[in-house]
This record gives sequence, C-alpha cells and structure tokens, in this order.
Amino acid sequence: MLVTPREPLETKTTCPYCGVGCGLVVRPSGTGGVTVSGDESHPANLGRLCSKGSALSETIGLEGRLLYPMVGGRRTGWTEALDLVAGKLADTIKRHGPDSVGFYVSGQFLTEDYYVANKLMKGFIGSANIDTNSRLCMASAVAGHKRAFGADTVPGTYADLELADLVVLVGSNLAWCHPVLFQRLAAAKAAQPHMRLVVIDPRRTMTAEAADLHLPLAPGSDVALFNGLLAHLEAGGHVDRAFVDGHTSGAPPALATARKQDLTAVAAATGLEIDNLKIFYDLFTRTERVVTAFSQGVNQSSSGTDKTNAIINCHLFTGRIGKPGMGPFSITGQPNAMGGREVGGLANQLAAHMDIEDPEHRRIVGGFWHAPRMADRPGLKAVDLFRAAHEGKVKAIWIAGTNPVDSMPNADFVRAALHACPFVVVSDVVRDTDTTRTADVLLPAAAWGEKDGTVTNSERRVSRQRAFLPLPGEAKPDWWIFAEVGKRLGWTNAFAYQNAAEVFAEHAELSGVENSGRRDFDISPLAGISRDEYEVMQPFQWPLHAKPVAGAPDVRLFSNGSFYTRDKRARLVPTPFKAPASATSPEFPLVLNTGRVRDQWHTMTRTARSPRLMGHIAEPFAELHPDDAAARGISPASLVEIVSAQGRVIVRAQISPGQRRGSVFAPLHWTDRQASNARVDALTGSHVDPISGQPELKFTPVEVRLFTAAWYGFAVLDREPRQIDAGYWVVAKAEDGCRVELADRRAVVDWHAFARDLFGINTELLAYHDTAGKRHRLAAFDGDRLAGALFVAPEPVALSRTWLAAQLGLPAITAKDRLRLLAGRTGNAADDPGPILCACLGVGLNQINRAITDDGCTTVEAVGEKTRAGTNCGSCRSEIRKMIDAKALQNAV
Ligand SMILES: Nc1nc2c(c(=O)[nH]1)N[C@H]1C(S)=C(S)[C@@H](COP(=O)(O)OP(=O)(O)OC[C@H]3O[C@@H](n4cnc5c(=O)[nH]c(N)nc54)[C@H](O)[C@@H]3O)O[C@H]1N2
Ligand SMILES: Nc1nc2c(c(=O)[nH]1)N[C@H]1C(S)=C(S)[C@@H](COP(=O)(O)OP(=O)(O)OC[C@H]3O[C@@H](n4cnc5c(=O)[nH]c(N)nc54)[C@H](O)[C@@H]3O)O[C@H]1N2
Ligand code: SF4
Ligand SMILES: [Mo]
Repeated sequence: MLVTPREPLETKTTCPYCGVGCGLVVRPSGTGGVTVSGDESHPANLGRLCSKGSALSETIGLEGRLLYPMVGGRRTGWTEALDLVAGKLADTIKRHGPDSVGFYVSGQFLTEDYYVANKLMKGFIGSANIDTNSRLCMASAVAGHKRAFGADTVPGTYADLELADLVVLVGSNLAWCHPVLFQRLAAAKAAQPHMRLVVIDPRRTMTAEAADLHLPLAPGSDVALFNGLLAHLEAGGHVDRAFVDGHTSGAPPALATARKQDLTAVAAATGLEIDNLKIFYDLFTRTERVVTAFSQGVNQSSSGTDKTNAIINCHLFTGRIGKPGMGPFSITGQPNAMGGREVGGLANQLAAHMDIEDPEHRRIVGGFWHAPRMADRPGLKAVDLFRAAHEGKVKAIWIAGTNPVDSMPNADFVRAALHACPFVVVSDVVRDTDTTRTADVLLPAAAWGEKDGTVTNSERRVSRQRAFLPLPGEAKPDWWIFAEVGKRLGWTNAFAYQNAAEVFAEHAELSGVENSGRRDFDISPLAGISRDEYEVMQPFQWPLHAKPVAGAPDVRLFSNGSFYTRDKRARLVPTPFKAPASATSPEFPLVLNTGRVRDQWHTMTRTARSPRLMGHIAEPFAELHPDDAAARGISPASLVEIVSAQGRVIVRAQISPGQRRGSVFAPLHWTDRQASNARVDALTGSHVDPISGQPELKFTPVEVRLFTAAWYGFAVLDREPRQIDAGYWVVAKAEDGCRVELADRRAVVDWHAFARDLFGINTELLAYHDTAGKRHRLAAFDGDRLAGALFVAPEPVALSRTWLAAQLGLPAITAKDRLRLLAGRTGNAADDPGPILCACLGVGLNQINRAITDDGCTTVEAVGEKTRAGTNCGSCRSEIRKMIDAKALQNAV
C-alpha cells in the first residue's frame, strides 16, 4: 500500500526565542527527529541562525513535558480542570468583584493566544488585571514611545542598522541577545569600513568588544549622557529647525532641562571621561545617518521611560527619524513582545493599540466585541498584581507562558504571594518549574512546533509559526484554553473560535475599526482572511494598507513627519536626570547588574535540555572587577555569596577587568531546577519606573562574600543525580548524561555512600583517597562504560569538565584508562577541547587557543578554517576575536 506522509516534508515557521524573529525551515531528519535551518527567504534573517535557533531540534522532545491537566497534583481530564477554573473564577468574581482575579501572561504567547486572554479579561470579566512579563521587558519603551509619538510605534527596520553610518547600542548586548541582527550589523560594518559602532554599557560585553567606542557609563546614568548630547547638539547649532518647528513640540523645556547639566556634571554623573563624551557627541553630531538602538539597559530602570525619551529627543531635534538609516530603535526581547502590544496585553492598554483610558477607544473595542462588561480603568501592573495577591486582594491568578517565581523581581516574595493566593492556575509546557510547583491547577499548553499562530518581531514584521508536530498527550493551544474558560463563563459566541486563523481574522478586523490612519496599528486588509490564506501567509510588516505581497519594500513610519498625537506633532520630553531608586550603602556597597548569556533562554526550561547549549556556560556566576574581588579575598573559581536586602544566592566567581569597579554582573537564568540557590531574582528589588511600572532589574545594591566550603566537588554521571546532599550544587545536561558541581561547609564522612547516592548506583566503586590531603576520587562503571565519577578537593576542582563529560560517551574504558580517568588526567592534552565556545559545531576553547597559539591563526576566518569554529551562526566570533587580540597583545608586550 502506498503511504502518503501526513506531514508536509518541509515546514516554514519562526524561531520561538528572541525578538529578531528569524524564519526557519524544519524538515524531518530521517531518524525520527527534525532538522532546523534558517529560511533564506525570510527578510529578518535571510537564512542565518544563531546557536539557540540551531539547537531547536534538541529541545522538542517530550521528556519533562506537562501532557495532561492536573488538579492538586493529580491527573484529570480537560472537562474537570476547565470546569474547576471557570467555576472558581466565577465564584471569586461574584463574591469579590472582577478585580479580585488576575491573569499574568507572556510575550512568548502567540498573538492569537494573547488576543483571546486579553478579550476575556478586559471585555468580559470586566477587569484590566491582565499583565504580562513584557512589563519586565518592554514597558518603558512603550511608555516612551507613547509620550513622544502618541502611539507605541517602532519607526525603523533592521535594514536601517545596515544603512546607518553610526549605530549606537544603548544597554544592549546584541551579540549575545539578538545574534542574527548583530551578524547583519557586523557584516554591514565589514562591507563599509567607515561605519562606526558605539556601545553604551557599564560592562565590556562581547558586543562592546566589536565596538569602535565603548562607553562604560555608571549604571543608571543614561539620561545624563543623552541630556548632555542634546545640550551639545543645541550649543553647536546642530538642529533640524524645519523639522523641530514643523513637526514637534516641547523642544524648549526639554532643552532647558538638558542644559542644566554641563559637561562636567555629565562626566560626574556618568563616570565617563570628558574626552570620551566629546568623541561620542561629536561623532553623533556630524553623522547624519544614526540609529540608536536600545534594550534592557534602558528599559529595566527606575528612569527607563526617561531614558527612552532622552534618546528620542536627540533624534527628533536633529530630524533623524523616519528616514533610511536613521532613528531610535527599541529592540524587543521576546519573540512576540510586539504582538502582545498589538493586542493590548499590558494592563494599561486596550486591543489594537488603543488606550483603556480613552472612552472613545473603549466604545470602539467594546462595541466590536459586544462586550458585556468593559474594563474602564487600567489594571494592576506585574509588581502590583503579585503584591495584591500577597495582600489577599487578588484571590485567583492564572499564569501562562511565564515563570514568575524565577523571573519577577523580589522572587521569594512572589513565591510567597502565590502560596498565599487561594487559587493559582498555571498553563505551561513543562511539568516541573518553580512556578508550576505553586499551582492548584496545571494546564498543558501546546509548545512551539505543535501550535499555530503569528508573532511580530522588533521591526513590526508579522510571521507565522506553524505546527509540524502533532499535539502530544492532551496538550492544547493557549488560545483554546482561554476560549474554553470564556465559554464556560457563559460567553459562548464570543469565544467560539474553531482555529487560530479565526482569531487572527478578528484581530485584523478590529485594527481597522474607525481607524482610517488615526492609529498606527492597522492590518485590516487581512480582516477576512480564510484558513487557507492564513496557512500560506508570508511575513509582512505593518501598517498594511492593502493585502501584503511577498518581497514588498520595508515599511518605515514617520517619513512624512506626521505622528499620532492629536496635533500630529512629536513631543520632546524634558527628562531630568535622577539617580536609581535604591543606593549602595556600607552594608550593600556593590551594584548588581543582571542579564543574559549567549546560549540560555530565560529560566532554561527549554535551552537547558540541549547539551550543546549547556557547553558554553554550565554554571551560574558573578562577574566582578579584579579590585572588588581582591578586596574580598575572592579568586577565580571561588564560590561567592551575593546578598541583598531581599535575599541571597551562591554562585561561582568570575573576575574580569571588563566589569566596572563597584559593579557585579550575574545571569538571570538559573533556577531551583538546576541549582541549589542561584535564583538571581531572589536578590532584585521591587522598585519600578513611575511611568511604565517596569522594575529596575539592572540596579540592586548587594554585597558579595567569599563562600568558603569544607570541600568542593565535580561529578559526571550517565543519568540524572538521584540525591544531592550538598549545600551547593548545579546540574547541567551533557551529551551522555550530566555534570554536577558541588560544595559544602559540612564535612562528608563516607564518600562511598555519598557517591552511590549521587550516582543512584549500588555497585562497587573504583576509588582513590588522599585523606590527609582531603582529596577523593570515585568512579562507577556499568560494564565497560563509565556510569559516574566524582572528584573532591579542598579547593575548587580544577579538571577539564568537557573531557570528563565526554568519557561518559565512550563505549569501553580500559583498566589503564580507568586509572588515568581517576587521576583526572586527560591522556593527551590535545584530547581536551575545553569549554565549548562554538555551540553549533562543538568547538572548545582549548582547540581555538591551539589554532591561535600553535597554528598561528590571526583572523577569525583562519580560526574558522582550522577548527570550523564560528562558521555556522557566528555568535562566537566576538569571543574568538577577543582571544586573537589577547594573544596579539601578549606578543606585543
Ligand atoms: N541568549 C539570550 N538571548 C535573549 C534572551 C535570553 O534569555 N537569552 N532573552 C530575550 C529577551 S526577552 C530580552 S528582553 C533581550 C534582552 O537583550 P539585552 O537587553 O541586550 O540583554 P541584557 O543582558 O538583559 O542587558 C543588556 C545590557 O544592559 C547593560 N546595562 C545594565 N545597566 C545599564 C545601564 O544603566 N545603562 C546601560 N546603557 N546599559 C546597562 C547590561 O550590562 C547588559 O549588557 O534578549 C533577548 N534575547
Ligand atoms: N534579574 C532579571 N530578571 C529578569 C530579567 C533581567 O534582565 N534580569 N529580564 C526580564 C525579562 S526582559 C523577561 S522577558 C522575563 C522572562 O522571564 P519568563 O517569562 O519567566 O521566562 P521563560 O523561561 O521564558 O518562561 C516562559 C515559561 O513559559 C513556558 N512555555 C514555553 N512555551 C510555552 C507555550 O507555548 N505556552 C505556555 N503556556 N507556556 C510556554 C516555559 O516552559 C516557561 O516556563 O524575565 C525578566 N526577569
Ligand atoms: S537570533 Fe537566534 S534566538 Fe533570535 S530569532 Fe534568530 S535564531 Fe532565534
Ligand atoms: Mo524580555
């Protein structure tokens, strides 16, 4: 019989990670899995991919997935779970009013999911208590855009970064966080040597390594820097008078505020040399084509909205907006941060870029939805929503597509709030997260690859995510789950969607209602889209004035100088410089800065499943300046305790002159699932920007102390550890098992028992003990293969992690090699690749070092030819160049 494959041979879809929004082509691998490659026809990436995108095929297995609804830890069916959720919501609303319930959703929702959740809360439940993790991510940019443009508009396109003669990156580690956009920028810069890149970031990131000028400003001082720029532009007469007079208002007060700080005051506030300020100001002044792109170093601040406007002011004053290669550019983090804004997912927005506080807008949306109970005022923003849950005001909360117990500031408080809240529902794709552990009801959501919908990237480009896998277990798309609850609450017609295409069609229709160019967001030509058309829909940018056509030119807004304020003029906004909300003190003298690493995605529920991605950085860390480390007796690889007014964590110390004195950087990614105590948001505080409500996640006063343990350990094992009895531990997935870092203040009496518990094995162990020297090495074998090995020392264990983890994969280890392994000695130094630097092709640091030192490679290309490193996605090229530069410098001195 001829079998027709049910699935198409090739699916075009979009990456579920960052806001670059790369197009992907997914094909069956022929061995039961899939291969993922960059879509050459997608305008965002033109075939490129980064390490995370390239590793997607490793993260779609069903291990650890939440596959069935669960109530009180017990598996149930959908009917029971949905009846319970709807019943509890109805009862709570009846007894305590609509504002006693809340939804907390995600910029990783598809637009269709977001639209339905928002409609249910704001039009039908009658509260605006729906907020999203975009509050932690984009809220300041949104508020800044609205103040300046009258709408939340990102005017530019990615091509503008290539067309610019000067790109200024403010608080953006583009090389690691938006790698494909960074590749595009790097390629444009290589092709046009006159192009300049300025990076404004307190720490010397991999992005800063690629810059012509790096300004390591004092944390939180961006407003002073850009006020200084505005004053400098004015003083030199560098104003686009026709534009300022014809298309803006507010310049005089904005200038008056900017002038208040002279250059000396700006230098004092930013901690930058006057000479460097002048270089930057002059470069900005004399370069017409400037793009200023910004991200979390701007947004996640108690002055995030002012930072945004201080940047926009400089562009408006010079008329550098809405033209090729010019403009302010907010780079969005999550894959659908933009889509969430389009449907009004934040507590102070309404659907289709309308405002909840505008009665006209409420009339338009309410009428379109036939809403029985329109919310008429903004709801609680994220930080306030969890506070209200803690105080008992919010009595039922539904969290979907986000992991707030790890990612919200003051995360221990958030965990306590969820424990205190009488009814907690969590929709997730993963069974066991720090947030699912607080839930009364767990709802299994369909994951990337299983669900259909749309996402919008940073340049307003809407792309389809398409399913290429069947729905596993009883998982369902998020829009379906919210719609089912809506129906059970009695609104059968309003939530009677059959598929994602119907939701999208309704969303598109709403964007055109009473619009006629009054609102920026308009995709109404797609209002009647059929399911078939939706299936083949090609990426397009909004606003749309006709049905999209493939290959259409990029859409840039404001080229006509007309904005979305009532008088059509853009606003320059006075932005007085204010210090961060909290200050260092003798008790907490250092500033904690937090952010991302190249190969992990947020709380690691997906990226931690890829051994390749875990190979780059496998342990949570704190990066300190050498002087701050020395003052505290901290040496490289020490364990340190970071303490703040909110909480404490224990992580590994990294010492780097790229860190500002007085600053510490720690990644946000590690959770209680991978580490004993490394949830960095247990440290951060709840201070927010007064306008946007976005938390100040980049500035927390802390102290860092040496954590002295009685012993340190490192283990590899061929399975998940069974039991870890140690005060400090971190588990990372490896190719054939996992790696475990260990340490404790308590001594261990019986190392054999400890190792057996860790390995989950009861067999004899091969062991070496130097009791006086407090060194112990134990290994277990399963036939000829290595099952587990543990290395213990009185100081941090110095052994090649990559080499040891690779031993797990060997089919047989001879008696001689067993002894060598126990000695922790790589047979031949050349066998040790070192930590993985190039995640795509699995090339280690030592291999690259050898190419530079032994083979004399002096360019990134030469290293690529020799080792293949950096030849796929290129995310590691900055790191390779840094190694080459370090070697050159070493040779020179
Ligand atoms: N690998 C990876 N990529 C990601 C993500 C991920 O989890 N992993 N997440 C995605 C998401 S949701 C987001 S929001 C983006 C975030 O992308 P980015 O904003 O680029 O990343 P962050 O590391 O959060 O912070 C950026 C930089 O801000 C700097 N900074 C701190 N304080 C200040 C300050 O006061 N002023 C200035 N100018 N800079 C400051 C930090 O040192 C840091 O290097 O990344 C997206 N891409
Ligand atoms: N200290 C500090 N904290 C930060 C930041 C920082 O820079 N510093 N950055 C903040 C920013 S910008 C962001 S965006 C947040 C991110 O923080 P979170 O949103 O909490 O992080 P994720 O790990 O992406 O969480 C997504 C959750 O949704 C689940 N999931 C994945 N796909 C689906 C799906 O299709 N449906 C459903 N229902 N669930 C799904 C995942 O398993 C995971 O549990 O962190 C914020 N927190
Ligand atoms: S840059 Fe990487 S993470 Fe971002 S969308 Fe592209 S492939 Fe995905
Ligand atoms: Mo984000």
